Amino acid sequence: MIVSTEIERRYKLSNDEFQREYVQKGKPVIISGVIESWDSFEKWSLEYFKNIFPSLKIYAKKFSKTEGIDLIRVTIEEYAKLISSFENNPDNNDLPPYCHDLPLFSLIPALIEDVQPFPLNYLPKWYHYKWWRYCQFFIGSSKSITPLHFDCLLTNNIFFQIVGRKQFTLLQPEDAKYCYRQGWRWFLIDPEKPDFNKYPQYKYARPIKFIVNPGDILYMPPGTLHHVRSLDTSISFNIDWHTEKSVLDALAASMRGMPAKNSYYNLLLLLGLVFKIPPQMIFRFYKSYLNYVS
Ligand SMILES: O=C(O)CCC(=O)C(=O)O
Ligand SMILES: [Fe+2]
Repeated sequence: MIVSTEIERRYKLSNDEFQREYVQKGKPVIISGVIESWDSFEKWSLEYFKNIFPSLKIYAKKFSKTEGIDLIRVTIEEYAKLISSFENNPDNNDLPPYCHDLPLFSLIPALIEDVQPFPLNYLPKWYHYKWWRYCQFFIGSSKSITPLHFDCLLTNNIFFQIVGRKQFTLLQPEDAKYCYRQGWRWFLIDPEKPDFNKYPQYKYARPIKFIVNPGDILYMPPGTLHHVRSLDTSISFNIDWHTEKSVLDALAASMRGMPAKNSYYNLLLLLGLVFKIPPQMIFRFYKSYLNYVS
């Protein structure tokens, strides 16, 4: 397969073309012009979330090369304070923890109003019922980093950038073999500063680098490796979703080292997408996944 080193950008991409040219071909794309009218662009900030629900308990992550992921529990008020004291003090080198994989629409349902009209047509019908329950938020300061990984259920990912900019580096699943995998979904390569002495195979990889701006939607196909750096204080959310094909492919990956827990959640999604069990029944069992993703 020829791999492009640039991401395609499409304005107001139709659903048919999205499915045909990107989902079916496993090609990433940035879509603009679809969500620009959302109220979230005017309204959302950490201050705003804090004013709605100051005592809300959230968790944030510290990613460390040596000690894995540390979870820190804070209220949204405490978190807003941490972020503003970091951003307002250029000498502060103490990067705050990163609020990562937070199901904020379920915690503050009033926020769902701010992302209307939601482009539901990009998703399979099965997800249309209470789609926000499958969304995860990423809220953090400038310089926050998500290290190189792929999404652990091998889902498709539609990522919405609301506040601030993010620098993404993507690698196609075929390039995973050059990136020094650690466990199921993390990789040792830092694509911003690759150590070719330690990781010589990385020279064969073909990273795609680009900036995602407020109002952009980024589509990442299943198994896409991604590394993300926030360039500003940032608020984003995603929705991870399967098609009938991707859930079958993901279940086949159970044989290639996917943890049993992940295969369990994929089995639930198979029951929904392929065997048409209604989301009302499946979600009860799927819910715990949203608190578990690392
Ligand atoms: O925005 C980030 O820092 C990470 C996003 C991500 O990993 C995802 O959407 O799966
Ligand atoms: Fe991810």
